[in-house]
Amino acid sequence: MSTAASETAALSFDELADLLERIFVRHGVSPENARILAANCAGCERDGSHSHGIFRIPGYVSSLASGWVDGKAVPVVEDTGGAFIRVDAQSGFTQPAFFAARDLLVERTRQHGIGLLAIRRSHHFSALWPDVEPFADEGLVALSFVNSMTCVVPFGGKKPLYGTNPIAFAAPRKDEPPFVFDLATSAIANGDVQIAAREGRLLPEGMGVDSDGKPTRDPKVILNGGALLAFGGHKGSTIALMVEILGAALTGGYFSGEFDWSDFKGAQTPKTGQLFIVIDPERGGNGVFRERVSEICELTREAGQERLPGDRRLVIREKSLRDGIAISAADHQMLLSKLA
Ligand code: NDP
Ligand code: PYC
Repeated sequence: MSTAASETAALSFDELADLLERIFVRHGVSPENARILAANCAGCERDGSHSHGIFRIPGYVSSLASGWVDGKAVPVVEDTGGAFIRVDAQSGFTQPAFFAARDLLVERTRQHGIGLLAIRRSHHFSALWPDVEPFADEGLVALSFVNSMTCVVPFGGKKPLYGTNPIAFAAPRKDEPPFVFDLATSAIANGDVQIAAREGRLLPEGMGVDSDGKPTRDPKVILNGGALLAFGGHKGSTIALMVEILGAALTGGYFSGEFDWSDFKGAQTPKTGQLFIVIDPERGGNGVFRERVSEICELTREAGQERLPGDRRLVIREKSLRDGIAISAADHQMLLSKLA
């Protein structure tokens, strides 16, 4: 670790992951689950996914302390024998449930051309891109859907119902990192609303409403009785609904508005479900899938879109790997305080 004059710490990935692993274990997560969660969280911080990196540690810790999520859960994999695999996360975090079935999912995808993994009774509190990107590194196409906690009003509605319900997608490209996007179906992720509230910033127009359904740019009003809107009007709202269907109805998980955490003071991790669809593009038979993905990305740039999804993250990743992951003195202190 090196410390600059600004007192921002620069931690290597391993240093940060090790610190996070110790925090998770300190708060009741089993060593094997802690290793998975720590690598995930450190990866988010390394790539500049700040709303789902170390910013989430207090929420992980308070959720664990409340008894709402089981850090020691041992996921149960249900092999249907075909392309469809199920996992009961046993009210633990999603990522250990995912890793319990990941190798089988890849095996079945290679066997059948497509693999589905349905995870239920799971708590996903992170970004989704870490879940899908490695599939594309192995030459596969991956899609994932997860529903979260009620804070999004359906189009034209008054009452929040959907979660911020992200979708992530990854596809391999020729001689370059995979094309990856990862986006909330709300106009803005709840985590970014919390960060704006903490920093005293107003949000752009069109992201949220107050408790009377009136438009507001104030993140505190949105978080305290208000709600978010879906991105893109009725279209985004419909996609958010689809994520409820795929993330919950299909997996056997809870809808975003269905679970009751009111008896668990401090609980922040949504207990829902997650679906993965993984495809082997070799089955497309044209033999040039990677080239075609690169081609359409290049055509998109030539058409004038300078930044593609994933570009920002990869630049930050490169810098973090070169210079260390920048952690402010306040955040570093916050992390160390969680070891006490
Ligand atoms: P953003 O809107 O910041 O980014 C969404 C996607 O669009 C990213 O792939 C991003 O690439 C890309 N992107 C952003 N701006 C541009 C631009 N100007 N031009 C081209 N591409 C762009 O993310 P969200 O606020 O929608 O989501 C933030 C995170 O919150 C996600 O990681 C998501 O998984 C997470 N989340 C998790 C939930 C959960 O239940 N676990 C619930 C909701 C959200 P890049 O990454 O390179 O910036
Ligand atoms: O940022 O919307 C969000 C979110 C919900 C659950 C985890 N992150």
